[in-house]
Amino acid sequence: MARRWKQRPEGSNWGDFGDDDQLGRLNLLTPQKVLEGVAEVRQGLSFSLSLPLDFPGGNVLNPARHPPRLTATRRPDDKAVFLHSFAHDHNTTDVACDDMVTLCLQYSTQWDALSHIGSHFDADQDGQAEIVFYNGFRPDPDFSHPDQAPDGASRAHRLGIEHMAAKGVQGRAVMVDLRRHYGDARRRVGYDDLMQVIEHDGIEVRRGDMLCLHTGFADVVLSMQGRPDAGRLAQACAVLDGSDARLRGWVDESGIAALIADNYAVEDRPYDFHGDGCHALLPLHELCLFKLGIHLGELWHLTPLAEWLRQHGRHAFFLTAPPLRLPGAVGSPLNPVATV
Ligand code: UVW
Repeated sequence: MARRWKQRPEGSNWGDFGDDDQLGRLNLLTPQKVLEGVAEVRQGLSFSLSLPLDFPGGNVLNPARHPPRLTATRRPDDKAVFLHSFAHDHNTTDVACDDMVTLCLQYSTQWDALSHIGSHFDADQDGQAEIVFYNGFRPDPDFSHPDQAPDGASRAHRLGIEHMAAKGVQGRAVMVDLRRHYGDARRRVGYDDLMQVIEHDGIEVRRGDMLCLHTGFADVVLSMQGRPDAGRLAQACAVLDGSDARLRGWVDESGIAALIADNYAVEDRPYDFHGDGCHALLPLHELCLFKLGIHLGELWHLTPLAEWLRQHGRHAFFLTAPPLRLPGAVGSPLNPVATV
């Protein structure tokens, strides 16, 4: 397949990993990086970095995303397969439960796929912006819109989360503990704030690392026991300041393979735009998902690991974080595992 674009967005890396690349910076998770991650395992302790997937609870963080709903599968005669005895055959002792779920894939602990956020950009240089995604993939033919499909199905035929799943997602990760320095009040963290923490704590961020930002937000969400207080959460914990060009420059230059936080969207949203004209509502989403192919992890539960690392004077760990291998999905819940 020839290149899909004539001009690429300023500051993007489209084409650098190949014209058909759908992995972005995950290409940096080489065997060497996996070994670097494994070298951080010293105690053999594992931490789940997932919230229970029915948290935050309700839908105050995003009115379009609802808690998961579990129910049982049904047999052709409509009987629920739940505490189900195979009564038609009295010689069997088995009792079966079999279930299904309606699940907003980005309700709780999640990865954003590269198909999650695109942009209006003139990639074919005809003077008119069109919708494009990372590496120049387009709605037609690369996406199916639910309103145009007879069965209402939506699908990203390119840049779906399954590519990330097939990659496996293992390597060295580093924790930057913003909560330790900035507490639980809302703070927009720009380049200076981030560098201060990284330098003060002596954190070495290497090319190909997965960067985790502990803000305490998911911990506050958990403390609300499934009844999140929207007002309090809007004022809670650190968020990255996507309007800070130096911060965006660092995200690129650092060479990180993935950017993860325990807050709602990694960055503040909406941010205060002070320039003129058309702009991205979510500048870090634009930079990471659209321009650089950096997957974003959101609402991870980082507090127990961050506290353990702090107590042991460590920052780096081995991270295993594959999403569901669900073809065509634009995001996925997951149960990331840190090993220290
Ligand atoms: C949006 O809210 C658009 O996405 P995210 O879950 O990545 O913050």
